[in-house]
Amino acid sequence: MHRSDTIAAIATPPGEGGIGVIRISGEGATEIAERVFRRKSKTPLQARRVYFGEVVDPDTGETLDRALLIPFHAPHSYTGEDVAELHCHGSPYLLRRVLEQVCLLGARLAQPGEFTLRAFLNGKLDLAQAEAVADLIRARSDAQLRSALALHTGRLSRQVQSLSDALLGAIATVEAHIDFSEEIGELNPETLAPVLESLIRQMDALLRDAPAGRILREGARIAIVGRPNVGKSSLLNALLGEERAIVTDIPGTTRDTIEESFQIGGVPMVVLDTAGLRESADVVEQMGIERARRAAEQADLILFVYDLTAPDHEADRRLLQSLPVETPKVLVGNKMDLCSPPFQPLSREAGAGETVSLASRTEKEQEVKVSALTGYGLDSLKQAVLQALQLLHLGEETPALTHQRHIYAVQQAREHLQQALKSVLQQLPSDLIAVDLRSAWLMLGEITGECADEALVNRIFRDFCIGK
Ligand SMILES: Nc1nc2c(ncn2[C@@H]2O[C@H](COP(=O)(O)OP(=O)(O)OP(=O)(O)O)[C@@H](O)[C@H]2O)c(=O)[nH]1
Ligand SMILES: [Mg+2]
Repeated sequence: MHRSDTIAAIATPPGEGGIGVIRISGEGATEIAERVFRRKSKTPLQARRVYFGEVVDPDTGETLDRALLIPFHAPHSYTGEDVAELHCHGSPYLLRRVLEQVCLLGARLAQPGEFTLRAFLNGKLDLAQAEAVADLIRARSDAQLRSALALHTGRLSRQVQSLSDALLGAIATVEAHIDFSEEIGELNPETLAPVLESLIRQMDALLRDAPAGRILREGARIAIVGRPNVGKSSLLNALLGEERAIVTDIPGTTRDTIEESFQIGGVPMVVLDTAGLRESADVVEQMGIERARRAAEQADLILFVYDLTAPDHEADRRLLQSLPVETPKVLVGNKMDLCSPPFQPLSREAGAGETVSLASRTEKEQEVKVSALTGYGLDSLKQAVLQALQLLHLGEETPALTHQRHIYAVQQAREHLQQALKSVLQQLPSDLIAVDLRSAWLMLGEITGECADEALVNRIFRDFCIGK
């Protein structure tokens, strides 16, 4: 990477728009911008002022657009370098022409994410904050916006930094005992162990809300699963508020998996309606059933639909047991409108010789009764979904850990700390303890990028869009 070269890109999205911005960054940014920009005054450009003028073809002097120029001087810019932004009208053709001129004058086309990469390399933001920029751009709900902003303002970075600092303190203590054991004696477990325990507790607090945090950021995949004709497609339609999937009274109506997006409580969700699960000789239906199984396996949450009016739920119970055990589930008793009590919930108290209620198998399993036809119980269903995804009892603040990468790093750091703590308590040699503490510290450093290698950094910025 040649960091001294000047990069340029269209920073606004492709297509026509009110304005289109060309961003130039690097040593030559302002000079290049001035050569394609004509303004009345000849006074030198001042940083962070807006200038009105014309964008011109420097060879012919032809006016291409009337535009604004905003110069920024290093280090007070997004990238930390000299930056010039040309705000033109949002014509894709015009923007390409101006960009072409800018490149002829010595800039090169920026790679995806290269502006933010430079900001990272110049210390304007850390790695987690850079990832937040991508989150911010992709946010599709208030919840996503809030957690992206929290990450961007450095909330997680500060927490990680304070853990790292405390860890460094512990490392220093241990290493002093390695180097000067004769002068200061053996390491005292009673002073070090509480420090490590406290660090582990802080990491546990971070990790507790991490599953919810990941779902807030990535959205949740919800598979609607059940036997044929129980009303899965009707439920999808009811949740979406539109007649998306075909509903008939013929069992085996849905063949292919249908995928739609919506939100519950500001959390983006993708719901999948699937083929009813049963033994089938029909080849197409079999393929549908195969897909339904896969959808259930990949889901963050399963809505298990059954028919409250069915006389016997033995087949439902067997089916439920065949679904992935670890995945949170909401048991949805449907067709409530047809029920005059007493209806038969799937989790009814087990009588003599009966299988024990499945609903009590894990506390993540909720049960609600609805009518996909009348809309009865849909609000309770939505609450149950949020509850099952552990999104209901979050505090005021959004979870700090939202990226799988960050979650993994904290988990790894925690494991190393746990190992170090064990060694301390067993009074094992100090250098052994130091190795684990260092590994924990390195893992934390990967989050902010303090200890990230080039491959990791490149992988993160590869997912950015051009101009960002
Ligand atoms: N009364 C009543 N009927 C319902 C309700 N939900 C679905 N139905 C009816 O039940 C039948 C089956 O509904 P679908 O939504 O197609 O069921 P499905 O589970 O998608 O069925 P497959 O795609 O065949 O697996 C249709 O006749 C629906 O009108 C409900 O809440 N109340
Ligand atoms: Mg269906």
